[in-house]
Amino acid sequence: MRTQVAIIGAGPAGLLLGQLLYKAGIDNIILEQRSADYVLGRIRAGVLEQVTVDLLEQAGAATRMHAEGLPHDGIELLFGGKRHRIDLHALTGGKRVMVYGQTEVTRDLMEVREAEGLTTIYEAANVQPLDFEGSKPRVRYEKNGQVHELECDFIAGCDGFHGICRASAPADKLRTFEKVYPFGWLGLLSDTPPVSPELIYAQTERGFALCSQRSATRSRYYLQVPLTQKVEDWSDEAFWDELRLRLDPEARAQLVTGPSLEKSIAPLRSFVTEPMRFGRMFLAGDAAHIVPPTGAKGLNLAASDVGYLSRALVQYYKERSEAGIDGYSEQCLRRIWKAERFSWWMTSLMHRFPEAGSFDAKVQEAELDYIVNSRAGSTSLAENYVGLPLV
Ligand code: FAS
Ligand code: PHB
Repeated sequence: MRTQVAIIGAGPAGLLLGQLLYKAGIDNIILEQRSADYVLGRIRAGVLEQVTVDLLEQAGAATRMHAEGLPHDGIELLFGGKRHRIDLHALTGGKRVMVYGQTEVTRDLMEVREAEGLTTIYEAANVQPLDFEGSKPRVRYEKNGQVHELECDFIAGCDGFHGICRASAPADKLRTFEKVYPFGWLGLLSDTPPVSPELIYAQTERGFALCSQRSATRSRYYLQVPLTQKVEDWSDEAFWDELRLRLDPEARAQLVTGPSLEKSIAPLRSFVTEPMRFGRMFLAGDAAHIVPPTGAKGLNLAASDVGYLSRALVQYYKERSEAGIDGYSEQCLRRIWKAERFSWWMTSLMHRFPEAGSFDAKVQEAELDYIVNSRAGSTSLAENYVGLPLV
């Protein structure tokens, strides 16, 4: 079997890349280790930058997002028992974010791919990228007990943090940078109306909390929890009780609780791989980098990587130019490191660190006070939150 681009991983990065390449007339096949239902069962991100919205439009997968997504012009920071609105729209010359769950983005991309009759091989086992440092890369995999080989011109490693592609890169040609945070996020999804029209990021003495949403009837909440805790330690009632303790009186009064549809604990880490290209294999999305979700950047970075990669591959096939693929890694990393900084900064600002003392708490308080009372401070947060322009 042969294709021009073999994509490993059918998460948002792989599916979006597949669509962008297809729209440009570039043949591609996706190999995914799990089933489509399993991929759709993952509950993750919820906030899309304009860059991501634009790429989904380019991919022909934006109709339902525009019909059901929620454009948001602001967020609120809650600290000292009071909420302060950050007017994203006014501070960034009219930009906003789209609240629309990653699950729905993935579903939309799966549906358009299927409608176009494109090939996604689910439940592909033992996927292995091979000979990518030469001119004839290939991908070996097993399906229904048969070993197959997919010949290709390029391999796109869109297989996430635990994938095979980064692990297959030559160890002497790869550098990683990592920071692990001493807490996790306990997330809960419920069919209850959002506590407030916009997202609330809460910095409290009991720890961080985030009130997000998926629609007018579905909410997503997060609590900072110690890494020692397990999701089994948290009944729905315990979750709601703790969330109430981290909200202001108005939000507490507005909170509508209900049974959890999903509940899980995600560890927080910052991670970057350099470079993101190894011969004819390119890494994109979580395969190359991870951010703590505080800045709502993970899914959006995956999208911008794929935007750069699809442009580079189009340049190769249509203009026979290698400039794009040669510049891919450096172009991505410039954007990635700015998002890593912002995500680290938001996490450092909004969470209670176990080892922090009273001085650290006062500095956090002063920085929050500065941000909400300084146009420069609020603008810096706003322009990073809505997403820096693609360069
Ligand atoms: P993904 O991990 O989504 O997809 C990779 C795909 O590759 C998976 O389907 C996997 O099954 C497949 N794969 C792996 N190994 C393979 C192999 N060897 N062969 C074939 N296929 C293989 N981001 C936010 O912006 N906000 C959030 O709130 C947020 N919450 C998160 C919570 C959790 C628990 C996690 C893990 C991540 C969260 N993220 C969040 C980040 C997340 O949204 C990612 O940025 C996003 O899924 C990245 O998409 P992909 O790069 O496609 O990677
Ligand atoms: C979410 O809705 O899942 C979400 C929103 C904003 C974040 C993180 C997660 O910063």
